[in-house]
Parts: sequence; C-alpha cells; structure tokens
Amino acid sequence: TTIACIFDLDGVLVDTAVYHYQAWKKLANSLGFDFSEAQNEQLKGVNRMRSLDMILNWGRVTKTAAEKEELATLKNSWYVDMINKMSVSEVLPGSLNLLKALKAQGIKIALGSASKNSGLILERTELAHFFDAIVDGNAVTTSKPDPEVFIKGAELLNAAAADCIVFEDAAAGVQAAIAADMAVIGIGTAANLPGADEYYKDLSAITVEGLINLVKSKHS
Ligand code: G16
Ligand code: MG
Repeated sequence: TTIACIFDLDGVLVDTAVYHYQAWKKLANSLGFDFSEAQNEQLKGVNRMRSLDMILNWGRVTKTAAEKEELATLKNSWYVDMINKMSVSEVLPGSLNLLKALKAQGIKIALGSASKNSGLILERTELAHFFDAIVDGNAVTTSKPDPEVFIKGAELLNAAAADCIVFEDAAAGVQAAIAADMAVIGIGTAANLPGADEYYKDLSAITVEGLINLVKSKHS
C-alpha cells in the first residue's frame, strides 16, 4: 500500500494555536468583550477573516468591510510578533520523529493549513525541508471545513484521496478531511473532533506501520 500524509500545521506540528488565541483575545478585549475557550475551539482551522466574523458576532459588534480588514491586520501583526520569536523548541512532541520516519520510507508529505503565515512558521521551526508540497491559506479560496486545501495537497503529491491520511486538531479540519474522502487522525479527543478515524494527544505514538494499516482497513 502506498500512503501519503497531509499535515495541518497549527496545533498538530507546532504549538501556535495558543498564539492565535492570545492575539484574538486581545482584539476582542480591545473591542470591549471576551470569549471562552470553548468558543476558541471553534476558531481552530478556520481562516482569518472567517474567524474575525465569528468573534465579532459573539461580541454582537458590527463593523464595515474596511474596518474588518484593519482589525484582521492588527490581530495578524500581534500574531506575527509572537511567531517571529518561535524556535525549534516549539515543534510539538513526536512531530520530528514521525516526519523523519515518513521521509526515510519515501512517503510523500504535504502541508494542509489555513494559515497565510505557514512559510514563516516552517522557517522558524526548521520544518520546511520535510514537505513535498505546501498548501496554505495563500493557495486556497475556501476555508476548512471545505475540502479544497486537502484535495489540492493530494493533487500536488499525485496521490489518490483513498491513500491519504490527514492529521488535524480542528473540528473544521476533520470535517474537511471527511469531505475529501480521506482517512483522518484527530489530534485531540472524540468530543472535540467528531468523525476522525483515530485519536491521539500528539504525534508521538504514531508509527508508519499503523498508518499503512489504517489506510488498508478503511478500504477493505
Ligand atoms: C490556522 C489556525 C486558525 C487560523 C488560521 C489562519 O490553521 O488553526 O486558528 O485562524 O490558521 O491563520 P493566519 O491568520 O496565520 O492566516 P491550521 O489549518 O494550520 O490549523
Ligand atoms: Mg490546526
């Protein structure tokens, strides 16, 4: 069996989810309201403008399109300040070992992220060289849960959807992988990520053999 792996970035390979949360929280607070951690879960994997719309809606705040552009730019400037200080130490447990093991076995690897900052993050954390294809927020027009990001990743790897495994920490991302007809490993819990094929707290317990078996069992 040939498999191909498509990794989400924030919350799967690197610990940037916390920086998104801090920057959005600061923005909401500056507008006079706050949102909960449960609400923050819903923002994971969702692109920047859609996230802003959801947050403004929670605060019952209305803004013009031009004001929204400004707010999104402000949030991003705070976020970029934080990720500019990132280092290899913020690569999540198990990520490096799994990427190395996949590479050693000649398995193709793509990035499937909603982020427009993926280039900077991959550079700061020295992960860029692992990827055969990068599909991020600059390359797609629709946000997860739309499957576009993963379908494009599979195309660039020349892989059939049935051979792909997506790694996701976001409910929207798991839904996108299901819509793309791909196997999906949830980094998190079944409660937060309904519909994934398997769940892990991070990538450290995942083996190449386990991944091959997952793809086999899904299509037998
Ligand atoms: C990530 C985060 C989302 C974020 C989105 C856009 O997606 O999970 O919370 O809103 O990227 O990021 P940016 O503002 O940097 O373009 P993923 O798909 O990598 O988890
Ligand atoms: Mg994510």
